[in-house]
Amino acid sequence: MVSARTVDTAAEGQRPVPAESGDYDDRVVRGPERTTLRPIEITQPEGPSFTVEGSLLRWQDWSLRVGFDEREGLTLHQIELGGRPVIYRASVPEMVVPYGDPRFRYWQAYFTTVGNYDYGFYWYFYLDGTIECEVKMTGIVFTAAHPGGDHPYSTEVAPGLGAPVHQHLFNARLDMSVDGLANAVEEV
Ligand SMILES: [Cu+2]
Repeated sequence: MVSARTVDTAAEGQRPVPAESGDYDDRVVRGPERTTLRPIEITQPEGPSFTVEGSLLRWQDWSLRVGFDEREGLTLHQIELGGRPVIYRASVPEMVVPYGDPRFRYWQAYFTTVGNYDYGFYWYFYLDGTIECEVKMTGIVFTAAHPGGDHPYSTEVAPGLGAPVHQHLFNARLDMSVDGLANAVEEV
């Protein structure tokens, strides 16, 4: 459904500066550190199940080459399952973070530590041939003054302090080579 009209604009006027910093890293805010967790140790007494020769990684029926691009970050090449080609090259080269609050505009096409976040890109290769990519992130939200009460663009995280509604969208670039080069892309 396309309506092609502007629904809202950003003019909201001034908001008061929050009275508190809202710094949850502050010991006073955070409270004492937990002391009840015990160490965990994971061992592989017979060694790992994978092998690495140069950039060539092998695990069970999978083989792939691991690369790195200064703009895209981790790149995976010549991914094969049981000797059959699956993907010639795979990466997650772009990310966009649209903020619901019209006062925020933030766009990035980088990798790893971007702005106020650390991103972890996890590629999973399953025994049944499934490939999965998961992105994990940790970081600190951008904040701005919050008018109090319900607000369409942000959530109040401390008195007068709001974290804007936003998304992290990632774009994966997959050069497929399933059983050869006769592959086509269809948008469904
Ligand atoms: Cu975020």
